[in-house]
Amino acid sequence: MNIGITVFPTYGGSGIVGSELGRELAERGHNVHFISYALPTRLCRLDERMRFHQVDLFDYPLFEFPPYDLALASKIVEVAGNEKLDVLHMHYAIPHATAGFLAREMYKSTRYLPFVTTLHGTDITLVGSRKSFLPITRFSIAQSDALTAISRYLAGETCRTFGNCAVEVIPNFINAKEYARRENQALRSRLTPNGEKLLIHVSNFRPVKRINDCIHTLARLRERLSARLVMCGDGPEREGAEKLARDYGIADDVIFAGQVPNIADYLSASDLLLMPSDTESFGLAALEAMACETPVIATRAGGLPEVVLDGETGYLVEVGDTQAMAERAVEILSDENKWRRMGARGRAWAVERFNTEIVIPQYEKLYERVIDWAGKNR
Ligand code: GMT
Repeated sequence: MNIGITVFPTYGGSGIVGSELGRELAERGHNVHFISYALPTRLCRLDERMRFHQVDLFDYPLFEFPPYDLALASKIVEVAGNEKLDVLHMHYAIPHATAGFLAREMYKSTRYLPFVTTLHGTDITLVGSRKSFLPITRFSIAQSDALTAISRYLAGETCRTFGNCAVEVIPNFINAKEYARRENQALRSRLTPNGEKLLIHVSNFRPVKRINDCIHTLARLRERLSARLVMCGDGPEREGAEKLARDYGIADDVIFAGQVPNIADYLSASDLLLMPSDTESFGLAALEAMACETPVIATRAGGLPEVVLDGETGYLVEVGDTQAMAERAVEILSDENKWRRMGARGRAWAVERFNTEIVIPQYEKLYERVIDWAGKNR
């Protein structure tokens, strides 16, 4: 198939999922065309079957806000013609589903180009449900030839907020070969020079991630055992978390690593992942950690209970309960057998439920279905 994929290229998990999906599809012999304003960060190298088409943005003084969605729709139409696209896959409803709809309508006189929209989270729970975006989000997702959500929780929220219950759940996925525990003694020694236990957090440090809770948890945990914390990623909450660590007097034991390219190495070098989010429609970093045999302590929020099995692959606690987070961390980190058991169960669960071998064919089937339907009915 010739597949067009649009993602937000620089920020967030939806871009990662869309990019990794494209790579997996290309490996399975499809031609994948990424259409966006920048090359998605995870795609520093493009394979033979992957192409990138940059949306041209025209910065005209009249436009205080350049209309990206219109430029995107125009680019999609151009790529659809040149590359004979069979299907479009838009990640994140706003404004991508709208651009998919516009492109399909513009191109209709030539050919019907079906588009699939995958909902990722705040496109439904935060942005799309705001008064200013709700009508256009409701319209655009209803126009999609197929609609998927990455968790049952998000499908439920879509049904509740938009009255659109025709949402298929296709979960996020993991390439179990790339995400596997690989001992990297040099990295581990650098992060824990005195043999401490190591906690890890991975995110884009937005308020919803509650990264201060990682610092509170570490401070409480250190009353019981010697531990450090590595914070991977960057974002608006970083400064506040750095200050909090200084206030606790533990700044030397909190490492702000920034964006790291080899995240599987960091996860493998760590003993426990903390995900204290306010809400999370899936929690990709939790899945990546489990695939690397690293147990997870997360909040009982959004779709996280579908990813982290409470008491098996880690623990779930209430949002903001850093005391419980610290207690669970002590429980896991002071019992080597439990730590190993949870790590192994996490890996097995990640592979049996979320492996690319299981999830990617679900997208391939979906594309075939909408292409087939478009061929017969339009
Ligand atoms: O919805 C967002 O916050 C943005 C989105 C993104 O692009 O980072 O994150 C969501 O999509 C990820 C990939 O599918 C999920 O793993 C995240 O759980 C989800 N974030 C939230 O729901 C807060």
